Amino acid sequence: MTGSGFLLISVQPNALPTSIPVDTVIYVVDVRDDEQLTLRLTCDPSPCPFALNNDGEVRVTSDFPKAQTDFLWTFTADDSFVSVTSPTVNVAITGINTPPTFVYLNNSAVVAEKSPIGLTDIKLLAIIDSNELNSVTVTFTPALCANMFFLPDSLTSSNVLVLNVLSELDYETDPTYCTLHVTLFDGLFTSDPCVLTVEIIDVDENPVWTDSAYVQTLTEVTSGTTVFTSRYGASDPEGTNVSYSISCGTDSGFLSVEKHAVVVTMATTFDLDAAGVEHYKMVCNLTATDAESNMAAIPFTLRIEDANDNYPVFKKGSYTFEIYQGNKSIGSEVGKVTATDADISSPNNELTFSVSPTTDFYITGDAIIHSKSE
Ligand SMILES: [Ca+2]
Ligand SMILES: [Ca+2]
Ligand SMILES: [Ca+2]
Ligand SMILES: [Ca+2]
Repeated sequence: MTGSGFLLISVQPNALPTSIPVDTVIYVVDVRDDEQLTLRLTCDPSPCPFALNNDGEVRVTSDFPKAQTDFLWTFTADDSFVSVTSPTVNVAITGINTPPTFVYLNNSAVVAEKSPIGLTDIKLLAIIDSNELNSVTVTFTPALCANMFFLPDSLTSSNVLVLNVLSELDYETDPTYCTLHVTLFDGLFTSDPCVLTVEIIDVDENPVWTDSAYVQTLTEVTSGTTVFTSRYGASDPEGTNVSYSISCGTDSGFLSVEKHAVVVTMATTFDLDAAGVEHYKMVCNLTATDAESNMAAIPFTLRIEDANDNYPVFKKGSYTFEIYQGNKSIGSEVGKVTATDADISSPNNELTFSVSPTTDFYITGDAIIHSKSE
């Protein structure tokens, strides 16, 4: 360097390297000499991911480091007579935005149907990235799985993605395998996709009744009479055969149900008249049992009312009254009959009387026979 022989270094404001396009000038070295100079930059360590031109400009190259690196720069200026070397420049590259990466904590999960809705304890992925993370994108296959599971679309401080159950899982109707393709976008880079599988496993469930309760009202019927039928009944989610039983507490034995159909029959006559009650309510449970002995029961209530199931009965098989000629005026009392009806309630036990032939006598409601002639 004829004349002056000094090197002047000016530093540009620093910035995140990856936010700087390739060829951006990040540094300028100012070397003054009257002669034509040749400038050279050496990096330690090498290779040098920077390019220096003869105007003293240091530019970013496409080989820019992807991780934090420290370089020592040394500039050399040569005017073909003499060369001079600059002091060492410490270059620290920090704050590099690297693509986010996943670490599989689990790449597959097993969830039982009917699992509680909400957060599970299944940790699927940990995310490694030095920068602030923006969004998680999850694609579900088949698409129906998006109604079943959920991964947070933003990250907690732990950077761990935990599987959530979004709805009540039904092994019999929902997809039984779900594939989740997960990517992460940090505002600059998108991560490589990772693939997770979630398997739904079957739980043997109780039969399910179509109706929640049955109520039936009828009058006294004889043993063997069907008192209630339903074509719906119960079914087993696993599709096994359902069998029925009925229990009515202390009234058990009055009713029976067919093994494979909701057909309830009076097994023993319940006689209100004999029991001395005008109506009676049986509160029962109808139970459906599947092939694995899982059960479900609903209430079955039978209200029995009085039927007119008793004929009136005269106290005597025949009545004889004697009338002496001239003793009786028209309408006078000839005699009284007595009858009963065993039904417990009105009008089933109400009696009306008639007499025949009607030419000579008539009978009033109080069971008294009257003469029509003297
Ligand atoms: Ca099931
Ligand atoms: Ca079952
Ligand atoms: Ca009667
Ligand atoms: Ca009766």
